[in-house]
Amino acid sequence: MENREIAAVFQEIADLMRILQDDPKWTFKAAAYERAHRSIESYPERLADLARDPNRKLAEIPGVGADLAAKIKELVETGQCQYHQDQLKQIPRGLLQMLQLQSVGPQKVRLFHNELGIRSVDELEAAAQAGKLRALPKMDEKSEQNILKAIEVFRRAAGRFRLDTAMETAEELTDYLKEIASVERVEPAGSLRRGRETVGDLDLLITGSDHAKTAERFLKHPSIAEVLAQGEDKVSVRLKNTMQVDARLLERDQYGAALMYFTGSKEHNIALRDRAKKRGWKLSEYGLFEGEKVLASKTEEEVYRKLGLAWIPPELRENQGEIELAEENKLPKLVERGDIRGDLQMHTTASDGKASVEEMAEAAKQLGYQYILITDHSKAVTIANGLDEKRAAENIRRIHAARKKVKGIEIWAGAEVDILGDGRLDYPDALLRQFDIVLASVHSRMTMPGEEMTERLIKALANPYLRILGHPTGRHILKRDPFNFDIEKVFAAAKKYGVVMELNGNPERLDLSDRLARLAKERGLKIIISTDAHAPDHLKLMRYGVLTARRAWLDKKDVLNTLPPQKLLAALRPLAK
Ligand code: DGT
Ligand code: CA
Ligand code: CA
Ligand code: ZN
Repeated sequence: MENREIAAVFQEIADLMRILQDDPKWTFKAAAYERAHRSIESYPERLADLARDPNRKLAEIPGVGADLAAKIKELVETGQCQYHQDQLKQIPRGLLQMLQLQSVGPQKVRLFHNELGIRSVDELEAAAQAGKLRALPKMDEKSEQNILKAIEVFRRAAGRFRLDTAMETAEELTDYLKEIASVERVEPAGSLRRGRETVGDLDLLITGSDHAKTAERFLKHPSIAEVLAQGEDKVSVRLKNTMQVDARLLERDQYGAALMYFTGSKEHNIALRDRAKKRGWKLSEYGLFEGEKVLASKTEEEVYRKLGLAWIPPELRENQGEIELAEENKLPKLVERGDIRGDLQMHTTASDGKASVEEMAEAAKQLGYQYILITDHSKAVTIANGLDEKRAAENIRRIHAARKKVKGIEIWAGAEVDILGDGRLDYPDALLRQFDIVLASVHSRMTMPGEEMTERLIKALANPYLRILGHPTGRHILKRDPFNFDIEKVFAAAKKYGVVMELNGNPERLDLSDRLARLAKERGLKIIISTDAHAPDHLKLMRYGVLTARRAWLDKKDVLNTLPPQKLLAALRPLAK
């Protein structure tokens, strides 16, 4: 069991406690489980290993006492926790599904269930459509409409997983498969290899000496819940986290053609197949053929070359113009993880982060970075413990002090200043001018009408202290749609004022999206990829930001945090006096 799986069980226990309310101390206990969830999620060591180490104690993890330590042990040893299982038996399954709706928490689920007998998302939808929810305490017509919107988002998300969930699952399975003696190569293909922000199912490609043996061992993996299909060259399973995995067992000399085919996208494949057809050839997952004769199949490069094309990076394979450019050998040289020299959005214990400035700086140094920008929240974001003016000034002093302790990296003092409802920034100019770089973003009144939101963002961009617009659309992948606003107008204003767009690399956001980051580039804007890290470990999420930037066709020049520190500062909007 991985940390995130253990953390997920604890979150579910907390949610179930709040729905059931059958423990006299449920508020207190649920908060404790939630605390443990957060601390386990970002814990640097694998709990399953720690639990087996006689010289270590699980209780050394912050927020984990004796009772939770025992539950972790039970989870690691048996794969489940009896207390959690007993909770689950007391409620219809659909109640947990309702929790996935934006703005529906355990209290609401309890209310809907107790007052109206609602047991599922479908029943909730019917009740909202019939106007039955608005009569309940703390509900009105607007919140009823919001629930219908949330159900729409939920239905679109059904069956898809966030990129990081898919990536972690794929890496776990790949590591396991590589240990099997009969396996030579394992590689994830499909939308995951293309770096899409969500993944439907995992497509794993496998070559080796004895497919029957490989399949037999693969099916013993502890995460598998159910076998969906099994043939000579394919095994499909459903994992306990409900993700489907299609494992394909391939012939070595067809590997390139299969990798191309199963990487997709379907649109890219169809365009390539037409291209082959025009030459009187046939392209399939087995190779490129002229009649019975194999023209190419062993490697992707070979197949592309034979089709008169340069090799196309998987992130570009969406039939969005990449084939035409590959023909002229004019594909962009996409930005790479190794090009990134610093991270410009991260939080510390001053607001809602888990580590100190020094700890974040040390972790960034480990990644080879030359600079970081500390961006704690401003006072309007009370749920994230945002800093008022006095605490912000103290934080600047704290950041300056850290520079003396951690050498070999620039530590810049910044803030993620809240953009207020009317477009003003949450700090006065006298404070704004004390930061090295000001990043600003929207965290409140996110459902205002499009025209008002457009004005609000443009007013913020006009503020001479603002240099980076953080997570510009505010979306949460599979959970919350982007704000409603006119992106062209906002991009035009950003261009006019010299404000850079953030590509927030947190896989929950990826904001700007691939499509919008590409549009930003076309409109002449520069991008900064950051992680919005709340713990040292989160700095590694940069990989997802870079994948998204690559899907947006960005090269090194488009991404300002590929520059060395002084050049980066010079490339940003000039500092206001
Ligand atoms: P997903 O799983 O929904 O996130 O998206 P993909 O792209 O991984 O799609 P999936 O798993 O259905 O299929 C994997 C790849 O197989 C896909 O990217 C391209 C190829 N493929 C699937 N169906 C077709 C098809 O009908 N025609 C062609 N040419 N290729 C296909
Ligand atoms: Ca797939
Ligand atoms: Ca598939
Ligand atoms: Zn933020």
